[in-house]
Amino acid sequence: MKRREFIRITASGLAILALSSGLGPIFRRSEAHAASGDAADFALDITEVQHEMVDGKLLYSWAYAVKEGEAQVQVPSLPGPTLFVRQGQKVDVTLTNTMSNRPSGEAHGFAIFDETGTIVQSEPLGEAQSTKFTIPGTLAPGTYVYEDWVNPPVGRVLGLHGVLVVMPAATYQLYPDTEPPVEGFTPYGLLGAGHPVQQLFGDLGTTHHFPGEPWLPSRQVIWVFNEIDPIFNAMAMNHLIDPGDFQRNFLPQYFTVNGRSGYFAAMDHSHATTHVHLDFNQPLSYLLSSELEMALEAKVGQPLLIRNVAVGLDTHSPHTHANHSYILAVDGKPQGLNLDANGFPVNGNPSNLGVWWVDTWTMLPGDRKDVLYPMILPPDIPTAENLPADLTAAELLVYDTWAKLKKGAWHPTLNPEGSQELMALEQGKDPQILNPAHPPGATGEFTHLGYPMHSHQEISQTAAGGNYPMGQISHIEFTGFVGDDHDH
Ligand SMILES: [Cu+2]
Repeated sequence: MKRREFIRITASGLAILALSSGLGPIFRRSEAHAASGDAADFALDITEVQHEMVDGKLLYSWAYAVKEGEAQVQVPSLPGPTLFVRQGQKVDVTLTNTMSNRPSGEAHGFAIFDETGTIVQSEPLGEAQSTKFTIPGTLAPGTYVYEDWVNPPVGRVLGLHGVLVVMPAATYQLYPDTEPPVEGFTPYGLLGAGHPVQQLFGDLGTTHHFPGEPWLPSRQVIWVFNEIDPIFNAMAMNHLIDPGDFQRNFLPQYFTVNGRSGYFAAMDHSHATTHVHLDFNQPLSYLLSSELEMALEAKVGQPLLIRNVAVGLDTHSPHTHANHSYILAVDGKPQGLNLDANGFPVNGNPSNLGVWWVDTWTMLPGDRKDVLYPMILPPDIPTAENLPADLTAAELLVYDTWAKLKKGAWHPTLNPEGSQELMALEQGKDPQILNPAHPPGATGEFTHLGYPMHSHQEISQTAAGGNYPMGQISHIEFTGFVGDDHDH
């Protein structure tokens, strides 16, 4: 059999050619793609790729690919390109199944579902077939999943999935935005006074417990949770997979966030700031998988939005260390506060319980949850004012929580002062180094505080002999305080 040439999606998400064929490379990590001109037209291909796992194995997978540039170069992305659409904007999509030599009866497509049913669904496409459809402009602001609806859930789990974000209609500043479009702006626009999500966003940067800045639309990440059973990937290369067999016998060995695991999911190329560098005034922009930042990196006082979706067959419990998070929206619906006369949520529905403050949140298959990571000073970090002024070296060990963290259990940070230093932090002041070699009161440099996000679903951390650095994990880093003049 002739060996087919597939574009490879590397462990870090970049698309490169698997076998050299003289074609131009793809592969960048730049950002800021808008659909051509002002039109919200989009051409999406269904392709075969080799998806590189964290251990270097290459797995046959499927991926949506966006067509870019004059030459309409096919750029696969796994997850598919994250589409940012302006509220009210319809999007015309041309979808083509570019696979060839597929088993008879195999077809693929594109659909967006929500809790009430089907928002859009393409025709099923056999190889080399093409179709057009329109994503309606009636979607409420929020987070949606698009997926292969034919022969579910096989196509979706094997790579044919992506996220559609509807951004509220507003006039946005360009990155780096310094102000929200309007005061109290939320990812859902302005909700009514008294709405719990509205109240939370109104409090950001204006209250004692949320010092710093309001939420800026560029400060958001997408976390797509998925699992991979390589046996089915191998099978999919030449066989039509029975969905019943798939669901009964699926035994995941890899667990991914945005198609990556471990180190590759943790690293962030932004070096200091989590953001999407897109112009939300455009009708449609998109990010490729290689451009999806996962790490939460910001200063204390720069709250971050996390859009979570689960496209696989497993349940996950992302746990953010350092801060708890606020559940903002479940399955696209902002959390309302609707209690009955007894103080219970109407219909027993947790979506009526207002904004929840949680340590971990559960992602069932198909779930969509938006959460806010407030980026407040982690409560286990001492501030200068609550440390005794006359600490001895021995007493200092009592306060060594931060020292332990900084020793590198998770992510060693480079510090010229060594690994055992303890710092006291106080809003508006330079951090102070407090350790035996540096008497309390000496002024130090703020070095980054590193924490993990990992899933509390244990096999996602330990499968295939892996451990945390191989599993479903990402990185959280506090790079300073709002108002310090460090450009970290
Ligand atoms: Cu944890």
